[in-house]
Amino acid sequence: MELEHLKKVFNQFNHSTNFLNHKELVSGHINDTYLIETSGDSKFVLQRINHLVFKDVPGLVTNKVNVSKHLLTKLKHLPKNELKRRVLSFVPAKNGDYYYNDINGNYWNLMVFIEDSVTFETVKNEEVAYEGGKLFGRFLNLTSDFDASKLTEVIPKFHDMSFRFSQFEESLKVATKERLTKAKDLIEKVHHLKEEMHIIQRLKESGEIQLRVTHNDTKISNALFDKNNKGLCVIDTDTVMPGVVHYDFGDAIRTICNTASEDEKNLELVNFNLDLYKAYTKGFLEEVESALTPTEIKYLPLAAKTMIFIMAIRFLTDYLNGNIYYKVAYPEHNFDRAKNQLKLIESFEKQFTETEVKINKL
Ligand code: GN1
Ligand code: MG
Repeated sequence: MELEHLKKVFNQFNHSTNFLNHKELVSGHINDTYLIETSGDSKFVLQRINHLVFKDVPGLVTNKVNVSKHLLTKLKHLPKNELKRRVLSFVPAKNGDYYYNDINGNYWNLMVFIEDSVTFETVKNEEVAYEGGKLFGRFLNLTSDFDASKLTEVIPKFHDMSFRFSQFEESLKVATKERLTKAKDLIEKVHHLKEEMHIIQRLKESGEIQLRVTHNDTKISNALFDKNNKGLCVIDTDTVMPGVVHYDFGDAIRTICNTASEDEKNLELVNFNLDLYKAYTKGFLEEVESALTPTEIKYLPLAAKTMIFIMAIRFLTDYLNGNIYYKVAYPEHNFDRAKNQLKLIESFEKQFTETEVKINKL
């Protein structure tokens, strides 16, 4: 991104500092994110929201600003300094909106950077898993009295398994022969798991599992920790929407319990760590169990498998489509990600038998 343009965009927001320099933060697959250093005390995070993926950027921004306001009210007993580190704080543009639409049609939003915080791409110890569980559990608990119907569905059917399967079936029709051949084993695995992977979807459709406010992208790198590994703040609230608790539980488990990153090509390094699962679940339930029904709790282990699977099918679909959705560093990147997630499911299956998954036995 051109420096002058970035500076111009930054200056469209309502802050009283000067742009000094910027650094691209490269962890996401969809948006472009920059850390902005300024002449003042605060650093900022400037983000270009990908409007090809997020079709209703104003709706998205309203969602996340309102969720932050809600969290601020719920946590108002905390000292001000502390509060600033626990809740994302969005900066309005000079025109009063919380986003700025530039001359190229790109949408931007600005947040205050939370100092002295760390993120993890993979988790190596139970303490971080436990604290991550507490953080995401607390997020769900604090938003459990937020009316989910007031949120815009920023990506319709985002974690809808039937929808992801229909996209997958479509991709099989347009994929090149070469890609179909390369992905043959993965395609078979996906078909094999189809029925089981619709269980949570069906419970949602029948109303047995309720809709609530969910984050929908609870990979562990979306959790900020302090220097002592205590959870600080849930970030990347772009996909906050009505959903089921299983999405958030499962996506966190997908990333915490994988002994390698989702991009790791060496599958020997990709295993499901059951101790981290237990630690995460403990922290998560300590914070949110009181807000959950027995049915919601019963299906948490299956949620883990389901969310690993939904990412596998999405990566595989994108590979078959010729990489049109996720950012990729090389042509086989999505294939490798899909393979990685399916290996993680295999490792998960070795540790949880089918019955254990269904009766939530740890
Ligand atoms: C995408 O861009 P990022 O990293 O926040 C994706 C998530 C996936 C994730 C996989 C809007 O999130 O659903 O879990 O990649 N977000 C969208 O790493 O599709
Ligand atoms: Mg995200």
